[in-house]
Amino acid sequence: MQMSGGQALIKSLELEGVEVMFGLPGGAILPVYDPIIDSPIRHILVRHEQGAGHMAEGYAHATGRPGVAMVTSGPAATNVVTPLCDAYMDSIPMVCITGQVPLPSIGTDAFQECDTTGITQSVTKHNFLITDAKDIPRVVREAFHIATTGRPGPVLVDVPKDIVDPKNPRSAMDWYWPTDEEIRDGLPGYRPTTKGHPRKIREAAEFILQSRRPVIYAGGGILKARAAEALRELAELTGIHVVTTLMARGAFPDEHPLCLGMPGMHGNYTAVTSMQEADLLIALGSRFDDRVTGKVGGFAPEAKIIHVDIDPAELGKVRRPDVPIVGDCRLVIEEMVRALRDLGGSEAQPDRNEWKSRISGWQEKYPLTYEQSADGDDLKPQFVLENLRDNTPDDTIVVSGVGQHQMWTSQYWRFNHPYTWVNSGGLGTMGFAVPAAIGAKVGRPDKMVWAVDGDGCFQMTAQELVTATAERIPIKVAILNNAYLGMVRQWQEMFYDERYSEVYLSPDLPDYKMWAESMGCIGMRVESPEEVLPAIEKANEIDDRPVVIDFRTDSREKVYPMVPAGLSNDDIVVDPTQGEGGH
Ligand SMILES: Cc1ncc(C[n+]2csc(CCOP(=O)(O)OP(=O)(O)O)c2C)c(N)n1
Ligand SMILES: [Mg+2]
Repeated sequence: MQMSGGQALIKSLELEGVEVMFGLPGGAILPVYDPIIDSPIRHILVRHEQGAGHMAEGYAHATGRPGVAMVTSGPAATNVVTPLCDAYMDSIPMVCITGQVPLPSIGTDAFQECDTTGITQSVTKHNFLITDAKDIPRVVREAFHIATTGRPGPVLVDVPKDIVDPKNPRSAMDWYWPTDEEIRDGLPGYRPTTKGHPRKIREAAEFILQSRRPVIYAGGGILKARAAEALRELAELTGIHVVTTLMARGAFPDEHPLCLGMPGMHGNYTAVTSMQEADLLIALGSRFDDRVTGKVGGFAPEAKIIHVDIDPAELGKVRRPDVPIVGDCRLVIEEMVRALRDLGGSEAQPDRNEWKSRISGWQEKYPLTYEQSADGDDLKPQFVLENLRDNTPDDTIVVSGVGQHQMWTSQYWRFNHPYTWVNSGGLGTMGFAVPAAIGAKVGRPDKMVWAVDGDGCFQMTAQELVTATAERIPIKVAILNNAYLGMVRQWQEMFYDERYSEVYLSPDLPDYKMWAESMGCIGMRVESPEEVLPAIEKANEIDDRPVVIDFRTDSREKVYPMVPAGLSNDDIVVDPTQGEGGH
């Protein structure tokens, strides 16, 4: 069958099962936009290309399927660099298609030309510049294959205009859809190891059976590998407690008695301290991020390490594992459970009662806490979050921006289901929440989606609420408006002698309620504790447009616990009402 490269590109996306894509057209990508009119694929027209990228990420987070973004050349391509990097850091499967100037113009500094593959090389798992129309179906298949297998990540496909433009003879091609084998054979250097080495898995089981103070250190890889059930089986078989990193919230239910919650810089005392004092860390799809380890030299000094990751580059990158296992988390955990059973299962384990009582002692002594606001004071952000948590469905998808509000959300929400927490962990991208929430809602229209955003973050990408209104994507946004770049203010207060440099934003410039309304949303403002619940209830009932609530919160509130940057996790600072902390 003869067709143009542009038609072939859209047809390839259809055959890859793409239902929705996020993007914004322009000169170089025009010929690919034309066949969208005749395609069943839903295209969501964004207001800024960064929004398209984060929407694709939110979609992928919530569904597990690759998100797709399509933009034009030059400034549009550079506008998606941030979401590409974000997806790369958080291992999110995503395919991004960019327009490029025609082949003969490449290298001439043509209008809207930029070296997209060069610019994005370090923030993508792989990228392609297609130079022949007939390669389009194969490259699209390879892009999806690479994005979704092994350690997932973003893949970019750069498409010169002349090979997709039906007006140019170079775009004419014979349609051919390569087979799975042809795709695999065409990528000889790419063979992700999924099955863990049986001897190593048995060794891991032996380590577990000898350990008196083990902790499972579950990372985002659990979610990527669809391994939540396997993790639960491992934890329940062994009775070992589980910490869930910022990227793994929801991978193990917060309500489970073995769940310790989030470790790290703003993790809770017990999660941080149990890792510190452990004699064995079972790291599953986690990467010893500096926000988790604190000062690496002082991290979990007595712990032996079992490290399971599908990306061999992670093993030993930060901390040398005693038992390294390359493989898919789900498959490896299942094998580990089998090996543990073969070796006698829970019966064969040492008595861990002392360890368990130390853990419950920490939990009792240092729960998450905050001082309630006095009459007439500004709202406490934690109070708003508790109300939101307790008055939304259990499987609500929560999306956050980056800053104090993100840490409080991760701390105070109760995640009981996988794929209900969407945030920017690795890159820490302000402006992530609104577009990512839109993408999540497009992927899971059956679920309630709440974005919890900071006032600073909201101002970076709020215009995508225009997209949400136009496309009837009824997300809900809670702005924790503390009038500051709060997280930076917190560091200036604690580590720069309260010298507040360039962090004040103002509570009412812009007027968030009016701004929301001008974008077609319902806007509300909440200033006192009595107004919190009615506003949430009203928002929950609205299902035909986006809602934005401007919660005026206390500027002075800080996130605790905190391990100050550069210090060891032993130096954890707890809420001032809990005394000294440390241990
Ligand atoms: C794009 C980007 N720029 C700067 C930062 C640095 N940064 C991290 S948190 C933060 C403050 C965020 O302010 P806001 O959205 O109001 O959240 P809050 O901390 O007040 O809850 C800043 C500036 C960042 N993470 N991302
Ligand atoms: Mg703020």
